[in-house]
Amino acid sequence: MLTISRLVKKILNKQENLVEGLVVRAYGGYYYVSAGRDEWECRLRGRLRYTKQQVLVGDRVKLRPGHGHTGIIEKVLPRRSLLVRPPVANVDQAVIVFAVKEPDPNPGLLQRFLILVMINHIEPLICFNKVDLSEGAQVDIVSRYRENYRVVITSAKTGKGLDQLREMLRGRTSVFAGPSGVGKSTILNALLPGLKLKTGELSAKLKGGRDTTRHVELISLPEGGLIADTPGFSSLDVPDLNPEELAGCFPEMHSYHGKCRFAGCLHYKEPGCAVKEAVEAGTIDEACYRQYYELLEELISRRRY
Ligand SMILES: Nc1nc2c(ncn2[C@@H]2O[C@H](COP(=O)(O)OP(=O)(O)OP(=O)(O)O)[C@@H](O)[C@H]2O)c(=O)[nH]1
Ligand SMILES: [Mg+2]
Ligand SMILES: [Zn+2]
Repeated sequence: MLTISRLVKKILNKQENLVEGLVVRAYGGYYYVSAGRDEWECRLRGRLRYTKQQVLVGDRVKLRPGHGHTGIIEKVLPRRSLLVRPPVANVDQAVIVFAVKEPDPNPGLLQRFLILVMINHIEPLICFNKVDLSEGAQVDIVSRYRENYRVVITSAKTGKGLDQLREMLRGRTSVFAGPSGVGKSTILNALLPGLKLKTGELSAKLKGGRDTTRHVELISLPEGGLIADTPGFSSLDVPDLNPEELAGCFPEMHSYHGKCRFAGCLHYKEPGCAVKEAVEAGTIDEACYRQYYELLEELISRRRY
């Protein structure tokens, strides 16, 4: 049955001359769709413009060719994942880039982003960049995440860690995300000689200059896979989840699951909490627990309204 309906679809597509492709950039109401060696400049079919689920970079679409290499997007194919901030469809992994210095890392923002990524079933990879700026110094923040996440340490300037990063990107669709000025575009330029993404001077940014990267863009890797450069962001709402789900987003706490006195313990103010005992004993990092606690309070107060 399935194969017959597929066959019918294929025949219909052919009759309609629709082209299947990948949205690699979008701005000003135009969508740039890559199909084979061609790139099509497309508009959306009217009814798609009014649907809630917009067409995003990373979407696979069907377009109707017009003059030259222009077209109309008729249909968006089902997504396998969706990252809302930055908005990219069909992502396998999010490379969360922070600088060890200039600008200093913001652990609260990193934590929120980790949660956002994990609840969307996208695999996180933390990239600490600009290690050339802290040569020799022990970087606390790095060791804190190393135990529980995949971490790569890079310098786009000296090339350190770039081979390892390249290996981790092979064959997958990855999004580079993180605050402005941490070096996302510089890393991509270093990974792909010939690519010339605009990068910015940090001093201008700290003085309130504009983000250098203004749009999401998907780029093909020669060794297979896609990477998206995205504009930096400096804040992120607490992701939308129930207080009960929050502990599941902290791998540091996983081994204490079910060990508290009360079933459904939020590790908040309950007595006999195994997580709080572990924090006191120093087996769970205190900074990590503090972040959990603050996020939990936000989620609880949000539920009250
Ligand atoms: N010392 C040092 N500087 C770096 C490194 N990587 C990037 N930079 C510098 O940091 C500044 C910002 O880099 P960008 O690549 O534009 O940062 P971005 O994350 O793409 O920023 P947005 O596009 O605004 O989000 C530039 O001046 C880069 O030269 C690094 O590894 N070490
Ligand atoms: Mg950039
Ligand atoms: Zn507990």
